[in-house]
Amino acid sequence: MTVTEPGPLPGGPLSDEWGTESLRTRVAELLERARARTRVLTEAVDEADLVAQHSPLMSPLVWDLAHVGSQEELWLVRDVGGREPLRPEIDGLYDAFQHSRASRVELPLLDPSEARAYVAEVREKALDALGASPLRGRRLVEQGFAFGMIVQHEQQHDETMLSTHQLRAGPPVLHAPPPPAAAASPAVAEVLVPAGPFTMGTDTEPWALDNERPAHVVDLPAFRIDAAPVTNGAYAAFVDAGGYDDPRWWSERGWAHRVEGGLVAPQFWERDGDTWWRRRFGVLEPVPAAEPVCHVCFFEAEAYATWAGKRLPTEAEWEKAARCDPSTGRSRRFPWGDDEPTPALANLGQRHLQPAPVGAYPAGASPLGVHQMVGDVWEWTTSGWHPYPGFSVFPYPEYSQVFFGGDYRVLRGGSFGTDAAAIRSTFRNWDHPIRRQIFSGFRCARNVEPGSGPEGA
Ligand code: AVJ
Ligand code: FE
Repeated sequence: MTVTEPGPLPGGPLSDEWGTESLRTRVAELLERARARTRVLTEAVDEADLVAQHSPLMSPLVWDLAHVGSQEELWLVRDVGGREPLRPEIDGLYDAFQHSRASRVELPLLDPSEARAYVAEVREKALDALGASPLRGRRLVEQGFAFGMIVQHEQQHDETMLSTHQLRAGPPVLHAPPPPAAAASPAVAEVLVPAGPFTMGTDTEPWALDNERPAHVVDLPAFRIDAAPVTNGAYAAFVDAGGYDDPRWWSERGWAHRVEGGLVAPQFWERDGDTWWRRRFGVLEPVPAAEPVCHVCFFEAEAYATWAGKRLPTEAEWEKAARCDPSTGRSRRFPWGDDEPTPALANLGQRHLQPAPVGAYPAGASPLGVHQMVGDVWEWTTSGWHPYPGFSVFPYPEYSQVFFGGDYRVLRGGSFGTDAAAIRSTFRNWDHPIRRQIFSGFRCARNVEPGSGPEGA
């Protein structure tokens, strides 16, 4: 099957430029692109594998499949479409708040063929709702929002299912071409982001989720940020220097977790003599030195940064480095500008099943020369999960609000497993600081010492 490449999405307040019919066509393409990916992930394994629990951190794949359909039914078929429930008796099974991931395998779930029939029936009715909706007049459907929210929801679960694949044992079942080689590495290791205000968040991105709103001005002192994510090679130097054995580099909580969890290296790494190997979707291979490190938790990222004499960026610093155009002071939708991602700009969409080496996407760099902020690996920041000033829930509290103030750290930028329609420079992700089955890496930042030279003035 063909998974179409990202094309233009409605960006900014473009409702006048996008006729209703072209918006419908675009929504239908994106719904199909998400579904094609869902099919790849759920047809690559047999039925026993689909219903199995591969890790206590993950749902059985068949739960994600029917949950995707259940959310689509709730929002697009029942709410937007005004239709009666297809199978009201299964709602509770697919409510993420009623059952932990570890317990879902015990539920009387739809079996794989029932789940496939269910999501297909929901999709048919969702497309009816798309045809019938004016896509305006009501905030939920304005500029196709509810459809965009459901596209992104399925794509988020596609990334979750990709993590499940990474955790399952056995020979490889997913295949993809390697990412592009490094074309032009960043000119410098670190970039200076000058002091001053920038606009964080958005009021205009039509499919931005509630936590990305509203746009607000944040004034930051000057700071330096790495021009690229920390690589496996750099991280291996920390491991090989005994970084995991020295509590000086770790926060108190981080050290406790490192000891209790028995962490010795990133997840999926193993050492053989002098060589680090990793298991990636069933393939055992030497760890590629030039790729961004992946599968580290927040505490490992923090320890590396301390060892390197740096720190992790805050969420605001990350966003400013990613989108601020210093020549105009304007905030961009993406590091490279306002245009949608293409395969030349960022490693997204499970097109490759690994991060690309540093320097693979010079065209995707920000105006300040910061590379690979979108795609490759999610990047840990030091920020906790909090609402922006003026936040309001839309359309439901269980997406963002119920998690505010919890034990989470914000991650930014998306990974190779994230679809282009589910990432932008304002997009905010969050997870527990101990999690590393996600496609998580990081880059470092540091303060500019006062009087350290003209650029720091
Ligand atoms: C935004 C990735 C934290 O997977 O828990 C999926 C996304 N919310 N279904 C998650 C989500 C509801 C969410 N994250
Ligand atoms: Fe969900």
